[in-house]
Amino acid sequence: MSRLSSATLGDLPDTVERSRYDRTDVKRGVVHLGIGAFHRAHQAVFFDDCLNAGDLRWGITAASLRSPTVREQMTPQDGLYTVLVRDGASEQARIIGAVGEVLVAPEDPAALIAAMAHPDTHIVTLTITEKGYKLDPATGALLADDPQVAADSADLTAPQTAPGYLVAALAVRKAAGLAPFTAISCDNLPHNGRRLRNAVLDLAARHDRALAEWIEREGAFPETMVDRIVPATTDADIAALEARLGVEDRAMVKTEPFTQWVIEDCFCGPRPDFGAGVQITAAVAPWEEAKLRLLNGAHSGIAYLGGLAGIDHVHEVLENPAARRFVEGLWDEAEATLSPPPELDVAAYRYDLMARFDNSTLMHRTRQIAMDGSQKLPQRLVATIATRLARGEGITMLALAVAAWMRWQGALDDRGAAYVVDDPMAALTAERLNGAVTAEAQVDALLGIEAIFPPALAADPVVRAALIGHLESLSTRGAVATIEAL
Ligand code: CS2
Repeated sequence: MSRLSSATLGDLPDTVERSRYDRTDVKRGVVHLGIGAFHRAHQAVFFDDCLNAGDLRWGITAASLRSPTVREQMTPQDGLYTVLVRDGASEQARIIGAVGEVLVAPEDPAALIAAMAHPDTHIVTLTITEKGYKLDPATGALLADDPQVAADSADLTAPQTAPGYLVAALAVRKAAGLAPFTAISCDNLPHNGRRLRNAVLDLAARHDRALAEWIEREGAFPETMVDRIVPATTDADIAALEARLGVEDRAMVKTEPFTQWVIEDCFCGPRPDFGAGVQITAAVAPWEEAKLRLLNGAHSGIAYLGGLAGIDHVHEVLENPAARRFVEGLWDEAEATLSPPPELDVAAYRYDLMARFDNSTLMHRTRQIAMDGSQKLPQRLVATIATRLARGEGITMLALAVAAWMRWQGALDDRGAAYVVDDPMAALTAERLNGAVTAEAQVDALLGIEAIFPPALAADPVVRAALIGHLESLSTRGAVATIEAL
């Protein structure tokens, strides 16, 4: 069976949407770090829209910071891939042509630095997951003791971290008399622009104070809110698409119809004239907070409770009315902490969110969302709890989501099945739980992790009592009986 590529593009069924521009005329104004499924289904589509609209400056050089997997999927396909939008019976396929090249950073660090320092490059976008920023999740400070940060603090010829690549490339641009690029974090971090900027300035100052000052003065790190549910692609997805297209596409991504990108109006160079789905605004924080606390907060709660119950997919968890009541209850608690932007109708947003979670054709795995909880909890659940505590408000549902995360760290689900806790702090949580038998001891062991729980919150008796009560119930009755008894 042949592969999707420039040569086979003409053989696709007419129903498949294709680029309307000549790919050979495209300049690569964007370098993307972290070419996972999310980038391919989100930012790359918006840049493809710009190219379709005739502005040919916005092609993408994409980089993987670790493995060659995506390069091996995309390069034989000339960088082409399908975005498959699924909802109910409807399924739309669109071929994206925006990615011109995929680099694998560790194989040739100089090539990636050169691409970022190229005069055509105006924007560097990042989807490197929360842990890729090398920041303390609770405080946002650079993890100076991390071995990769330490390596990048000493030498940047072969950077180990994304902030390291940004500093190395910005140094080359400064030396060449070029303007910096606009660096756009597209990860679900609170104040992601500010956090990325802090990481870059901190690391730059370790090398060259004048460089750090130049980046601070001339550079731009807009805040963003990114939203699109993009489950990991499975072999079955690839086989089903092949049956439909007549060619194999190993780089396909599947996603939902919904997509949104809110970007702070803070660019230091050319700004694409984005089309529908992108909002440029002065204040991103209210959007970001609403999204992190409602969508991502509920997602994490569903992932841990569902995962403990042995339920594989988000929509299956929500088949239980008790799970829907839990989500609505968590949203009631979270909504009261928000200062939503005037354009955001929170009631409608919640209604639409539930429908997005119910999308059964996506097959979004609870395990995928459960990953890296230590990096996600602070902005999704803990900050919301802190706001409510300060006002003397209840935290029942939020605390249940956190207690479910605590039980998840035990690596055994309610049926006694073992799984691997996929988290950069998994060794630490396992060590802390070692010998902690009672719910009290387990809660105390995990609440003591300052990178996740601010000490004042961890010391609050209301938090401790709520977590112990929920964890006790989760451990003795299981996740399903716990939510049914709420
Ligand atoms: C999810 C997000 O995996 C996760 O942690 O909560 O990836 C979520 O699907 C996106 O943020 C939706 O925009």
